[in-house]
Amino acid sequence: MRRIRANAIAILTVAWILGTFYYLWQDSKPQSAAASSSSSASQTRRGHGQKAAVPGRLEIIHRDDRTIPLIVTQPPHSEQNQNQQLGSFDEKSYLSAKQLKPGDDPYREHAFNLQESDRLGGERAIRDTRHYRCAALNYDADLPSTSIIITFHNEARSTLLRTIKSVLMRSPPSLIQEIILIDDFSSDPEDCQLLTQIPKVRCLRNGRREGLIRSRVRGASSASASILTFLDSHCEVNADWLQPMIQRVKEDHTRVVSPIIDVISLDNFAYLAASADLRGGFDWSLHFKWEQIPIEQKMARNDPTQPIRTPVIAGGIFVMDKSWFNHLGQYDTHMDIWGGENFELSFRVWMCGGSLEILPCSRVGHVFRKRHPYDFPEGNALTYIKNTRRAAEVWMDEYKQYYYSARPSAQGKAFGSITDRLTLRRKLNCKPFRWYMENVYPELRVPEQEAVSSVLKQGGLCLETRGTDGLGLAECRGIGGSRPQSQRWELIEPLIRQQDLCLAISAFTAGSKVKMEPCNTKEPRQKWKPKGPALQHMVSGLCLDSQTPTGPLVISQCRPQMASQSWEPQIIT
Ligand code: LR7
Ligand code: MN
Repeated sequence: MRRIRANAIAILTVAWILGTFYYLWQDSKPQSAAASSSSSASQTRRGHGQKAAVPGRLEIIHRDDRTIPLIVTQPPHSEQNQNQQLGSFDEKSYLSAKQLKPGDDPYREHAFNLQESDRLGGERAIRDTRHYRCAALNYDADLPSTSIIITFHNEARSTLLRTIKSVLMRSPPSLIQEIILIDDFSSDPEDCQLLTQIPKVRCLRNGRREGLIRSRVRGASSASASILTFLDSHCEVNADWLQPMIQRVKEDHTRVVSPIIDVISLDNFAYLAASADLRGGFDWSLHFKWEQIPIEQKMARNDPTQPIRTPVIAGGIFVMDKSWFNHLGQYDTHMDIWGGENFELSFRVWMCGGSLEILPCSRVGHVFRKRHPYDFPEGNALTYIKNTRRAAEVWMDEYKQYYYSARPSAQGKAFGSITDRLTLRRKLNCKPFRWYMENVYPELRVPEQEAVSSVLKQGGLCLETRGTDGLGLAECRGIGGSRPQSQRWELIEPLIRQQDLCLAISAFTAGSKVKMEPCNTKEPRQKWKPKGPALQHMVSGLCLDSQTPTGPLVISQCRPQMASQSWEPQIIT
């Protein structure tokens, strides 16, 4: 008995010593090797990781004279596995064929620090930036596979290769049907061609510069998987990035989903976590911006892994069902080079029956730049105006006036024919932009309009105020500037205004009297809109009615053809 116990202790001691040696050996391996052999968060979770990767564990990685803090938790596949994944591709010669010459400006060609990017090589470990609760989520075992579509024009070889390798390293292989590269007429065809030695990678080269919109449509048309995944050519995908997105699209094919886009520094290529409280927004000049989730939504979020509804997507990184992409009309292929297509797609998805969301458990890094490193054959400003003008003209209805006031230079600039896109919008029976404003992006304020005064005429009479809050019809007095204040109205939707007072109903039922009260845009009793020649109260649906010229003003069932409900605004000059 005692001998058995002694043997057991000896075996345990040997195992412990071996284990310690193994652990130390692991830690002292060079960075890239350590990264590729350390287990992913998901493997650890499933209990067959080699060395428990502590989420959030900080490792200081020394490279040359600089120290870069990185948190190492991935990639998930073994080094051998990765070599298999690269097939006959010779990474070293691919990268070394294009080296920065001593003395060259490392920012010149790509608007990021090429020297730093090249130094990192084809892969590296990055921090798992997700909320820790994401690692515990489960996804269907039978998720459909996806075609990855990456369009590029003169991308640096190291950033392009890292995009591809990060996809192969950090995605379950069964989910990657293929990686389609669209070489948008880059100077060196080999940048793309050589990469086809990597299994699953295909290359389509444009015979002339097309821009990212037509290139993506070309890529999507040749995709064989049922789900499309778009990426920019300078990304690094993070742990378990793909499963959350495919899961959401599998559950509802009308969802178009994006990851949180982390920041890869254009100077030192550090991988930085982006805030998880942001969504996509824009201003009236159609300038994209990240903005805080509205406070009510933020308060209601008790689960940080839940999707975030977003009015627009940044545009470069998203997953969409292929049939849905085709059904909704792919992209507007009359848009050139860069810009505007993300608004067009976002408006179209929301207004034609789909939705857009950002999934916090999916993270993809992107190198954000301050300038375009490539030329625009028609010029940068003109191209952006053409593309955004097309988006505004097709989708923004009467709200396009705010786009033109914010971007006066857009007026009169050529934007081509939009007949096909208008037909598409009609065919798809899409909702009006007003619906989008009210339901998807109510936070976007309509600019204060310059007040235009009018008289409101009914027959030969004019609507006027009497006393403190009374109203009635009276003979129209004065002309132009000499009109009395009591007959001057400002129609600023949804208000019907006279100085600081606004037309309001006293109750929501037919026959209720109408009076004047201090203006408040949020007050439902003061909201009106034109309905033919009539003025309809937006909430009750009833119309402003004079009944008889002498009687009090009320609201009654709308019959816009009736004389007592007809109000003709005449602008006072
Ligand atoms: O002529 C061109 N042909 C191309 O193939 C011009 C560009 N491209 C490629 C280019 O190589 C890159 O892969 O198109 C992609 C996007 O171009 P970038 O990276 O120069 O532009 P960007 O990162 O500023 O682009 C953002 O806005 C664009 C508007 O048209 C697109 O929607 C991009 O996909 C989008 N990128 C992202 O959303 C990533 C997150 C950035 C943000 C915000
Ligand atoms: Mn980009």
